[in-house]
This record gives sequence, structure tokens and C-alpha cells, in this order.
Amino acid sequence: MSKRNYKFCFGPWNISEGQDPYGSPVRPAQTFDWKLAALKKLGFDAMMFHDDDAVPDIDGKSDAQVRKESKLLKKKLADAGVAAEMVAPRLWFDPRTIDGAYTSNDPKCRKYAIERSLRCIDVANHLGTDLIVLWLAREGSYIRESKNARKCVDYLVEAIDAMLAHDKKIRISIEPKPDAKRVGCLIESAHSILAGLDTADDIDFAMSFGKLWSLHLNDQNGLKFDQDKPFGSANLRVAFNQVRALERNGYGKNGEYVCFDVHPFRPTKVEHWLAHLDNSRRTFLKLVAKARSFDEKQAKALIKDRNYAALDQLVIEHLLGR
Ligand code: GLO
Ligand code: MG
Repeated sequence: MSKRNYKFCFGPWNISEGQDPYGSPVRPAQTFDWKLAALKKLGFDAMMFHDDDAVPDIDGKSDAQVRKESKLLKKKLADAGVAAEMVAPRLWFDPRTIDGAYTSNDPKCRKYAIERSLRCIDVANHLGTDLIVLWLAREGSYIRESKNARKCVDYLVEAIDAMLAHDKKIRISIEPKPDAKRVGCLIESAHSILAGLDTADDIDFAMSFGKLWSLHLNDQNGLKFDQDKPFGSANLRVAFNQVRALERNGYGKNGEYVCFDVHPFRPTKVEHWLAHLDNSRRTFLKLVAKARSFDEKQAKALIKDRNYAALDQLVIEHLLGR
């Protein structure tokens, strides 16, 4: 197994203030500069962005303003020695995205979503990344009869085609569906778990097609709201298998980053605010060591003998540390 080093990143939203559906923030909002300094201090390599993390109030700004602000940000990142990993259009806050963005029933809203996405590509260009992430947050329906799913697929294809045509170099990572040559995917642990899937299988599947262009590691305890727990927090063995899948497929060898889409627990005190990020990376690196020291030879022999009970115990005792 190669001894490749991984590169790590997170987004400004991953230093969140604790608001949830049942309560308001419990930690004070911090500036972008504070968050960038925190990322530096933790020794991470890159930052992920929504288009409006990069250019706040992007809809109210002219192209010239967007260019100016993105370039200033690019300089700030360069001075800090931090790369921009990706930019994602935030298509779930604006009132025009209330009934979906690309798949809204209102053509004006669909137009807005595409225009906003093209601007997001411009921001990515200014920040020096070719990776656009699409989290299709509101592209669904509350009731089946409210939308024509057949048409919605066409709308999604139209939107993606418009983005690919806007810039011949960009690549799009969809959370979570692979498609044509310049469209790959971003797998998030919690999203696979919420869909009742095993994230490690999804990683293997995407990587067998060379399509895993980014990754949001976190954890999720069962089928409830999107928890974005620290990586490995709910199920260490599932986390181990994700790392093993990344290792065996050589994730990172084309420059891909390991991103942690994790949030602090709501009761977290301000002085412990960054721990979930550092902890996720610590767990990840410890699991890399576990994946590399796993007795593959013995595992192979047990598989040959169809002795899965012993294989199961081999994994358990390896993780427990004998
Ligand atoms: C939420 C998503 C979200 C996206 C981010 C980038 O469940 O995982 O965090 O990753 O907005 O598009
Ligand atoms: Mg995510």
C-alpha cells in the first residue's frame, strides 16, 4: 500500500454556531478571516466555498464586483498558503429556490438557478479551482404529484449542460450522482447512510469509474435529520471501511482532498469550537494507520476458507487494538 499523504479541507460553514430546527445559535458568529486563521492554525490545506461564502450577497452584486471580491479573496488565500478546493452554488436560501432550483415548476426560478450557477463558475475561476459541487438540496418534491419527475431529469441535464458550456474546463461533482466525462461525484458519509447504503461501497463504486472527485467525510447515527457528526463518531467500523476503500483505490493521487463536512455538537463551548475538525482528521489518520496495518494476508486466507466469523473477529480485534 502506498504511503501517500492526504490533503485536508473544510468549509466556513463547518465552524457553525449551533442553530438547529429547535433552537438559535449558541456560539458567536465569527468573521471569514477568523475562520481562515483557524484553518491555518489547524494545518489544513484548503477551504471549500459556497459562492456566497466567497462573495457575500452575490445576487445583489455586479459582475465587476464579483470579480473584484473573488480576486481579493484569492489573494488572501494565496497569502495564507491555502487553496480553494471547490465552489458550490447555494441554491437553497433565496426565495426563488423555495420550490426547488433547477427543477422548480416556475421557469423564472429555473432561469435564476442556472444564472446563479454560471456566476458560481466565474467565482471558481477567480479562485483558481476547476471543481464545482452541486448539492441538490431542494431538487425534490413534497408530494409526488407536485412535479413531473421525467421533466425534472431533463431540467437537471439542461442546467448541467449550460454550466459545462459556460466554461470548457470546469468539472462538476454532484452529491451524489455520477454521469458523463466532466461530471463526477462527491460522496458524503451521512448521505449514503441516510439512503440506507454503505458509504464504503459507494466509494468503491464511484472510484471503479474514476468518478470520486471530492469527499465529505462525517458520520450519522441512523435515519434521522442530517447530523454531520465528526468522522467515526457513530460507527468506527463503517469509518474504517471507508478509509480502506479510499486506500485501496488510491484516493488523492489526482490531487483530490479529504473534506470534513462536520459540525460541532450544539453544547460545544467556544473554546472547544474547532475540536470536531481536528478530531475528524485525527480519527481519519488513525484509521489510515489501521487500514495499512490490517493483516491482509490473513484476511485473504479467511476469505478463501469462507470463514467470515473469523474475518469479522479479525476486524474487531484489529480495531480494538490487541
Ligand atoms: C448538507 C450538505 C452540505 C453541502 C455544502 C456544499 O447536507 O452536505 O454541507 O456539502 O452545502 O454544497
Ligand atoms: Mg456535504
